[in-house]
Amino acid sequence: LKITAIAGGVGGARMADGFAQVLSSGGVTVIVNVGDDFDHFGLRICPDLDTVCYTLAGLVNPQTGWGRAEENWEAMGVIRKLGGPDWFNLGDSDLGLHLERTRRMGEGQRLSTITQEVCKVWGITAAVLPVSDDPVPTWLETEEGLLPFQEYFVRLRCEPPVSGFRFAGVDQARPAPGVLDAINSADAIVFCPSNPWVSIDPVLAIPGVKDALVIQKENGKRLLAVSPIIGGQTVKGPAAKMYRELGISPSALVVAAHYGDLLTDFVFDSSDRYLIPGYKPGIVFCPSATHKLDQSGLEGEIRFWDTDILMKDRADRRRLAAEIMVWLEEGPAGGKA
Ligand code: FO1
Repeated sequence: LKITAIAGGVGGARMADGFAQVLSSGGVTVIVNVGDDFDHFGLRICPDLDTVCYTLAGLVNPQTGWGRAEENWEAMGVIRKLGGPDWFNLGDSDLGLHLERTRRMGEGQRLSTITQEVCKVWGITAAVLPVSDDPVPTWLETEEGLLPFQEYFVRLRCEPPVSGFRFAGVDQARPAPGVLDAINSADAIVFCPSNPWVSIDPVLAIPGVKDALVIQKENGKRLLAVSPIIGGQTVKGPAAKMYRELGISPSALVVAAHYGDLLTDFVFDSSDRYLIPGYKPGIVFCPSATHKLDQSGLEGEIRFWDTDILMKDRADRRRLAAEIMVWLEEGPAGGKA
């Protein structure tokens, strides 16, 4: 099977690495959020794209999940000493990528082309596609006003309570070359365990992307999401906190309801089985009947699967991806809740 994964940063990158381990070269395409991208020191920084590429290349810092392993911080030390903005940590090797990417973009090259070339040099066999070559920065509506994503996420450590999200310029944005093809030609689509609000929604908001996914579902393809929430908490990042601030009690089920009838399948952690009365693997359940939906207003019946979804190491990623492949290959099974 050919899988197209939709991913944000750390969780998405780890899931994508699982599929890259399990599937042959050419079997995995990763469509990546660009809402976190921003300009800093005059450089174009693309955190989710870089996290996916560093992870797939085996270069990522295993502690943070972003940035490079065995990194040096000389440049950051100089900036700090000079009293410059030091809230966003850019390692020396990481800066090399930002410098070269910014240079190429200054020459008019597309982000998607540059990413393809970087992946080739690093020996990445999966296709990595920014969802758009157009800038679509995410802004957060918060109690402290409208904040650009990285200011909220890194400088303010996700502390200001959020009330909404904006994807600036999204109406004019176009999917990057290859994105719609990757959706149309995939045998199945996987929504990685990324933040639904600020990692996956900005991808779905690019004109044409959601429509292409709906058509694939109507054509009988499987669209499967993996929960980023276990036991009411996010594995990493502010998704659970955001749900609470928006008046929604976080659980795997609200994530399933969030995507609503875009999905055919949902994978959640075995420790959350109690959330579905009479649960057995492959059961069909309608989360929107019991859980508040997001603004999409979608409804839907989704087939639920459970396993240990926490990816602590590379072997976990491989195992989770392999289990998902079995569910996708086996076809529908199980009963109705
Ligand atoms: N996250 C942090 O929490 N602190 C940082 O200083 C930081 C720097 C950074 C530099 C390059 C990069 O590619 C990612 C970086 N991240 C940092 C992660 C990034 O802010 C988030 O992981 C994503 O934007 C959310 O998916």
